[in-house]
Amino acid sequence: MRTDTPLTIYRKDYTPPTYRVDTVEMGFDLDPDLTRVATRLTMRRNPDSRNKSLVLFGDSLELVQLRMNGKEVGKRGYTLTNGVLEIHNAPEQVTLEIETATHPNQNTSLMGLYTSNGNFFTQCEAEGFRKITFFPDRPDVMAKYTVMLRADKSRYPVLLSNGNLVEEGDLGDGRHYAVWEDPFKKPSYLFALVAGQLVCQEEKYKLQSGREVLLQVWVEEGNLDKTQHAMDSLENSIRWDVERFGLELDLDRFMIVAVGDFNMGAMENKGLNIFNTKYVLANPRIATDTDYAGIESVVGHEYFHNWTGNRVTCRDWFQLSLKEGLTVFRDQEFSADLIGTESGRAVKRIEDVRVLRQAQFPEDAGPMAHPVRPDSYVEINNFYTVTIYEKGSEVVRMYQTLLGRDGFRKGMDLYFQRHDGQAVTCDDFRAAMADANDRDLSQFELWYSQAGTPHIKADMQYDAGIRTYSITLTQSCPPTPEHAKKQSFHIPVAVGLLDRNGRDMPLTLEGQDNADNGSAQTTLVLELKEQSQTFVFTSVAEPPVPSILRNFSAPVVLDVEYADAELAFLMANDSDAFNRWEAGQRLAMRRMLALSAAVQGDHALSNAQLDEGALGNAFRATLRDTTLDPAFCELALTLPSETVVAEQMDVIDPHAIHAVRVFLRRALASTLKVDWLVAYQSNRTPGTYSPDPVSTGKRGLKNLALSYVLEIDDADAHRLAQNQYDNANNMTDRIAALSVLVNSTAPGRDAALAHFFEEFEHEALVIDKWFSLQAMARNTDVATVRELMKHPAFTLKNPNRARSLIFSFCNGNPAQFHAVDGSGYEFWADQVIALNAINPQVAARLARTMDRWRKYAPALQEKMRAALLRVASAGALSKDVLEVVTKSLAE
Ligand code: B3K
Ligand code: ZN
Repeated sequence: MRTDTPLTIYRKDYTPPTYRVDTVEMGFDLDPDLTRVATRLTMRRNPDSRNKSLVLFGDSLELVQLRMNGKEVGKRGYTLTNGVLEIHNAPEQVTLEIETATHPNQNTSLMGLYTSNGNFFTQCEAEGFRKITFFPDRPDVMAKYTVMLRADKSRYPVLLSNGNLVEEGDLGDGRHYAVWEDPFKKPSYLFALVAGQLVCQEEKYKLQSGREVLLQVWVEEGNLDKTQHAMDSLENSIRWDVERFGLELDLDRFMIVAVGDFNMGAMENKGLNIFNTKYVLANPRIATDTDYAGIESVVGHEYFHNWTGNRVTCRDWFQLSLKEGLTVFRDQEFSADLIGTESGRAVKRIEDVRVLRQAQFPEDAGPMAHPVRPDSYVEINNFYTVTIYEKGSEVVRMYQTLLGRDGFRKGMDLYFQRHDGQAVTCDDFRAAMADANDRDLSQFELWYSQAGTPHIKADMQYDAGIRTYSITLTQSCPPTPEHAKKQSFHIPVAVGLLDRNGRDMPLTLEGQDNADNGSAQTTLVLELKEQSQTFVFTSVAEPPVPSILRNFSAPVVLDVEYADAELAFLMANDSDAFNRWEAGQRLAMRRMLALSAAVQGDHALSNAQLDEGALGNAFRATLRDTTLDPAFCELALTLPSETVVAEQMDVIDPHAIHAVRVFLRRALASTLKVDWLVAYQSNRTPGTYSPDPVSTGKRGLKNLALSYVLEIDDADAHRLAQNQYDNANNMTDRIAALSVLVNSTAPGRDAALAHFFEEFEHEALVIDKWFSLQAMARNTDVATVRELMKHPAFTLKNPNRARSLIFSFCNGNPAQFHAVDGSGYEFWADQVIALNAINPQVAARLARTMDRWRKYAPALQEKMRAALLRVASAGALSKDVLEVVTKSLAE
C-alpha cells in the first residue's frame, strides 16, 4: 500500500540494465512467520549502459544484511527510496550478498512468497521477485540460478524449485534441505519455489528425440484422483510443440503444482509451473466439459511458454504480448489441432472470437484501452489484459493468415535462430516474420502501436455487362485515450462469393494471377492497406452473396448491409463455418436491437415480433439439420450475450436488453418446443463419461435444449431438469440441470441447491460453482448476494471464491447489478475497497467492472460515477486500484 502519487512508467524511457547478473545462489530458511533468504549474486557492469550505479528493487522486505565483494555495505554506502536500492560507484565486477526477511503468512497479496493451506508457494511475474530479495528485477536481466531450500521435514516434506534436483539430505534437528539447479538462464519473474505436504502423479515420457523426461503433477493429498487429465494434456502439449513448431522440451524434469490460492490461471515458471487448482483438478464428478477444455488449454499455454516466453523472453513489460499473444495463439492452435475435424476447428475459432468480442472489444472502446504494446502503465499487473492476450493472439494469427502456415513457421524458426536466450521486443518478432518471408511488414506495426477496434465497411457492386463484382472496403478506427487520429492498418480480409445455389464460386481478382496449381481458389485474402480500396473480381457469372472476413481473419468490426434473407442464406450455405455462425448472430443481433428499442418505447413484446425476422425459421432449420455438428449447433442457437448486445447500443439499457433476451428465449422455446425436446433426446450421451469433442458437443446442445425447454417453466419442464439433476453421472449434466432449476419456479429448486452443497461441501472448486450459479441467477439481487457472503463457506481471501460470488454477480448478472437504485454499485464499491486491503490485484480486476460507465443512461451513470468516486477517495488505495479508477474517471 502506498499513499504517494504512483509513478507512470513510459516505454520511451527504456534504458538497458546497469549491471548484468551471471549467477544467483539463494538459500531459504522456510518458516511461515519469518523466512530468511540469503542471496549471492555475481554481477558485472553492462558496457551498454551509460548509468553506472548498481540498482536493485525490493518491496515489503526487511534488509538484514548487504555485503559487496566480501565487505559489509553500511547505511552510507547505498540509498533506499521507494523500493529502489542504489549502490553508487560499485566496481566493474561485484559479488553481492544480501540477506532479507519476509512474512509469508501475512502475505495476502499472493505475490512473492506466500502460504496457502499451510504450504509455501511463490508468484513472481511481473514484479514479485523483489518481495523475496533485492534484485534487478526486470525481464532483461537473465541469470543462472542455484537454490537451496531448508525447512522442517515433517511439515514440509516436499521441497521444489526450478530445474534439476542436484542434492538433498537431512540437517539433523528435524529439518532437511534440497538443492535445485536450473541449467538455463532466466529472468527473475520465472523463479519459483514450492514447499509442503504434497503428493504427485508422475510419468516417464519419451521425447521424439528419444530422450526420457520426468513429468510430475503435484497436488494435496486426496486429489490424486484428479490429475490424469492435466497429465494427458501435458503429454499432448509436449508432442504437439515438436510436431507443429519443432520445439522440444529442454529440461529433464517438468513439474506442475496445483494451489488453491492463486491470483490468475497459472504461471509458467521454468520447469516448475504453478497452477490454480481450477486448471489442474478434474474428474467427471467435479469438473465440467468446459473445465476439461480449460485445463487442456492452460496446461498447453504454460508449457508452450517454455519456448515463447522463457527461452526467448521480453525486453521489458511493454513487450508482454510478445510472449502472451504468441502463446495464446499457440494454445488456441493446439486445442484446435487436437479436435482435428474442420468443424471442430471452426467451433474452437468461434469460441475464441466470442471471448474477444465479449471482453476485448469493450476494453478497446473504454477508458482502459491500450495498444497491444502499451506506451505507459502505472501498475504492470493491470496490463495482463484481454488486449495483450486475446487481441495479441489475433495479431499473431494475422501473420499466419498473411504468410500462410509455412511462411509463419519459417518466421518462427528464424525468431528462435536469432533470439534464443535473449530478451527481445515485438519489433524483433515482426522482423523475423518479415525477413523469413521477404515481405514488407512495416505497416503491420500499427497493430502494436494503435489501440481501438478498427471498423471495416464493405460496399459491393455487380456489373452484369462485364461480369465483374467489386468490393470496396473502407476502414476507420475510433479514437482511444492516447490516440485521437489513427493511421490505416494492414488488414487481411478473407473473402468468398456464393452463387445462387449456395456454392463457392472460383475467384479471380483483377490484376492478380490467382490460379493455385491450376485450380482456382474459393477464398482469397484481400490485403486492405489504404483507408479505402476496391477489389474487383472478374468472370463472375451472376450476382453473388459475399462471405466477408471468413474465419474472422482480422480483429475488426465488419459493417455490411445484408438483407435478412441473405443472412439466412449464408447461415444455411456458407462453406466457411465461422461465417455461417456469424450470419445467425447478425440476424439475432438485429432482432434484439429492434426489440430493445421497442421496449424502451414502452411497446409490449409479442410473439409476432419473433417471426417478423427470419430468426425463428433460421433456428428451426438449424435444429432440424441433422448433418450439423452438435457443438456448432449449440453455438448457432445461442443468442448474443447481454454484454455483446450492450456494446452495440449508443446508450446501454441493461434492463431492456435483459427483457428482450429473456423474451426471445421464451418465444423460441415455445415456438420450437418439439424441436428442442427432440434435440434433447437425440443428444444424450449414455455410458461412461468422456470429455472428447463429440460427447462434449452433444452434451452442450442437449443442455442448451434443456435451458430453452425450462423457459416454458411448467411441470413437465421441471421434471425433465429434476430428473437430469438426480441421475447425472457427471458434473456437466449435474450443474446444467441445477442452473436451469435455479432459474425456474420448480418446487425442487431449493432442495436441489441444498443437496448440491452437501454433496460437494469438501470440493472447493465445486462450491465455487455453487456460489457462481446463484450469483448469476435471474432473481438474485444485491440483497441475496450480501446474504450469500455471510455463508460460512464464503471468504474474500481466496480469489476463486471471491470471483465465484462477487465477480459473477457484478459482471455476469447485468440486469440485477444495474439495479436502478444504485445498490449494485454500492455493493461493488464496498467489495473493491475490502479486497484492496487484502489483494490489490484481485481488487483491481473487480474495479474494471465499471469501465463502461459513460455508456449508460444518465440516471445510472450518475450513480456509477458516485461509486467510482467513493472508491477513488478511499484511504490506502493500492496503485493497482488507483490506476483503474483514475483512468475510468478521467475526462
Ligand atoms: N504469465 C502468467 C501471468 C502472470 C500474471 C501476473 N500478474 C500466466 C500466463 O499468461 O501464462
Ligand atoms: Zn501466458
